[in-house]
Amino acid sequence: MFIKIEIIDQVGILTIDRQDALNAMNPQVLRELDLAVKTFIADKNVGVIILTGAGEKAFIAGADIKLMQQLDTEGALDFGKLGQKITMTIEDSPKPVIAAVNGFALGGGCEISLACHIRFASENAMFAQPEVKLGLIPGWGGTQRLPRIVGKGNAIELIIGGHMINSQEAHRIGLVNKIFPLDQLMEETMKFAKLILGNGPRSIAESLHCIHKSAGNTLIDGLNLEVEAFSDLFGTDETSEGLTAFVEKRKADFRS
Ligand code: DAK
Repeated sequence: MFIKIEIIDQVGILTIDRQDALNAMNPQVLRELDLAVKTFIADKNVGVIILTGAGEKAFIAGADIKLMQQLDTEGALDFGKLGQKITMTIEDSPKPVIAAVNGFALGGGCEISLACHIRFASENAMFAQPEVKLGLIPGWGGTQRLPRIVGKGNAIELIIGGHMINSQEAHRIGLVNKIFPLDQLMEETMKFAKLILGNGPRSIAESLHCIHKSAGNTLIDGLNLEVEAFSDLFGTDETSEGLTAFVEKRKADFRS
């Protein structure tokens, strides 16, 4: 097993643990990760998911280069589709997925972080899309998600430069939401996860869905989706509880 699973206070923590290869992703790691995320999505005891890497050096150092060396075009298509499947599982999750990037996030590792809804990074984290150095292009959504997050110009610079950037630069261009010292990264990520847990799960899921769909929608289609999601919430106990709690001057209780 390459994925460690833990639940603490309704936060599901997934740790990729393949430290002898700096947590590089082969098909087994990808399949286990896909299954683990789906299991947390289905688990009523989990409200937020955190994804991190084992050790103090790497989040994920990319797709497994030694494995890719053996691939032909057909094998590459399968490997690409498998990686894209897990990025879609993460991005489509109705429960927020936070990447706690604790070291190298390179190539496919950076792409897995891009599929997460939020990226927190340690001070020692390093990011890159170095595929062009290997005669490749990003294959797990990097050409599509990176420009949506950091803008076209920054994405092109990173993808055709192939160079690494540190967490400060990643923060400057909007790739990373927040930076913490390595020994505080998980604690701070947990703190934010608990903040999210105080909010309505259905409202969170609907917000993620509308924001996710905004990428492929015209403004008017996106606004229609938003207004439908907004009005649907008025038929739920969650919205009734949230509004009533405000009027009654108490904290809303969404999850008991
Ligand atoms: N794959 C396999 N093994 C890796 C690895 C990787 N991505 N990264 C590191 N390792 C292994 C090293 O080979 C080494 O193993 P041994 O030689 O000891 O057996 C061990 O991890 C420790 O690494 P180093 O000895 O190199 O450690 P250093 O501290 O010296 O260097 C480093 C750390 C992260 C700078 C260095 O390991 C490095 O440059 N790693 C490669 C990073 C990289 O280029 N990652 C991007 C990979 S490309 C697609 C599908 C997917 C993709 C593209 C297309 N399609 C199918 C269309 C995605 C591509 C990528 O992710």
